[in-house]
Amino acid sequence: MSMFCYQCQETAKGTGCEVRGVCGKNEEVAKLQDLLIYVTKGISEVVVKGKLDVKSISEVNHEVLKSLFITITNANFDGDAIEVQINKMIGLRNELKKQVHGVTFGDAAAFEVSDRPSMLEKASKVGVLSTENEDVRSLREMIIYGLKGMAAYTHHALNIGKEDIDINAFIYEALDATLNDSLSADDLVALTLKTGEFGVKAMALLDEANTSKYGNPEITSVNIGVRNNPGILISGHDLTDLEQLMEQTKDTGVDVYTHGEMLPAHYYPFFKKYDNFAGNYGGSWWQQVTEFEPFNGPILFTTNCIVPPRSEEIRKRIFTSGASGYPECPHITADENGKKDFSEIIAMAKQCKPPVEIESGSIVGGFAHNQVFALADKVVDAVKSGAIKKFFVMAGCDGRMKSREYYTEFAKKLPKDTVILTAGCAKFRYNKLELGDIGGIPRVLDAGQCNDSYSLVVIALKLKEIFELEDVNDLPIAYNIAWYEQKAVIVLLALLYLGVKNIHLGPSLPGFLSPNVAKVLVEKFGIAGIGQVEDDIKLFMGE
Ligand code: SF4
Ligand code: SF3
Repeated sequence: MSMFCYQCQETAKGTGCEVRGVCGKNEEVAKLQDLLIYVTKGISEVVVKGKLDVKSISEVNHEVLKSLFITITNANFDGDAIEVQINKMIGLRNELKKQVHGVTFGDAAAFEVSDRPSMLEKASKVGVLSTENEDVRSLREMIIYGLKGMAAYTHHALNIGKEDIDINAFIYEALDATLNDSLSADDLVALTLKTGEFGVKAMALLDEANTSKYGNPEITSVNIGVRNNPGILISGHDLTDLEQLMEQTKDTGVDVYTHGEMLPAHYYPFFKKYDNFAGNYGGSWWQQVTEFEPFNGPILFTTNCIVPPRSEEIRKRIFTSGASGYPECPHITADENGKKDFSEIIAMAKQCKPPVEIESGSIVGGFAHNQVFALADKVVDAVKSGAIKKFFVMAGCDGRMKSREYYTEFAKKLPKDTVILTAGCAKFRYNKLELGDIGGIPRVLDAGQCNDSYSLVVIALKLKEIFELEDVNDLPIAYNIAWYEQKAVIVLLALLYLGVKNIHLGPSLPGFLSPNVAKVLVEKFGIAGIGQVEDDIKLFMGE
């Protein structure tokens, strides 16, 4: 075995990628990511054992977020960039240690490496499998994957200038705990739920950051056709990158289109003022393998999810920013004021042909909490009259596996008196279907990006209050969540922390759940996988 990674839904055989990632991550990059996580744990140990004041180490706080984010599935395939980050983290760790006296640290806080070969050698001893007990390993990794998702959301909020130091402090606490061999499985289960608690805080922070800067999402019809100008395609979750790109492209004759998780940017009032914000091009992240070619113009990845480009022609049109990276693709970094210069991308776009139309029409979204509250009377009346029988939360991720056709079929076959609440790229499995509406309420309500699952939680809690229920599980809401990468892990942990029971998770249960840990999730929280569409619908509808 040359590498081991089982953090995403596509992991080889459902158990672990051991030679090369199904995602395209090679052995070297996988190992460098393992080492980056290890040094981040070491920093956490220094902060926790050294009782350092988290408020006073903001550079370290920010680099820890970035390091975790870099290791999310499909975010960064650039070994050189990860090596640079490892060295930076070792440097920060050693500086921090100078502030601490009389404390003995373990290996993660002490190891040194001098070059790539020594990094790879060290990495092979500190990866996932270095925890021998499979239940402890499972719980540790579930916590770490939740932290990766949390770090991504916290990093986006930070880019908008919003921080919650308690989240950073928790990340240190939890990472340090993953090094602690004296913690029992019960301790780690408790820490898993606490991770969910901080996941809620991180999503709330990002919601506050996004809405205070860009306004509250509102019902919006988004064009999915094309115009005649050259275009730039922007993908990922970072709205500050989009803002800067819009500022720099306005009046240049270059249009900007969203791809994948950037679609919900159209729902924010702020971005509507840009005439060249043309629409959304294509479907979810994995469809880039066929959609980037006809797009013709440059593509900017602001976060995950990158699929290694199949042709040199496409690779030459790819740019990355933030935590994302791909070998030989230009990476646009921010200056000390957070400003990014996208002129190279704009210049390239001007030389490119306009995008080829691959579909036409529009899709409707923008049903985040504020917009849904504005419709609350209508929604409540529809529930009371029986016009809406049940809501289905179908948030989460999409992916390329054939088994995900389940979600399209599920949406199609749901009874007509049900409404789908969605967020994240999972929506691309059914957001272009003609599912109609119930008394003017569309049957698919898209709140936004995966982090906007927070909105769905806020909506659920509001309904609980309106219907004067004791328990959120007494609402007519079922949860059929699709997962792929680690942001979905933090969304799941957040739901568990909030007491949501009987969540169905698919298209397959995580490979990182050991049989015993899976058993706990089933017994304590009623977590289940998915089955056949018709059977599942009957089950959910209580028939
Ligand atoms: Fe495999 Fe997923 Fe890890 Fe990639 S991220 S190596 S596909 S488990
Ligand atoms: Fe999608 Fe990658 Fe998870 Fe943000 S963009 S939800 S998979």
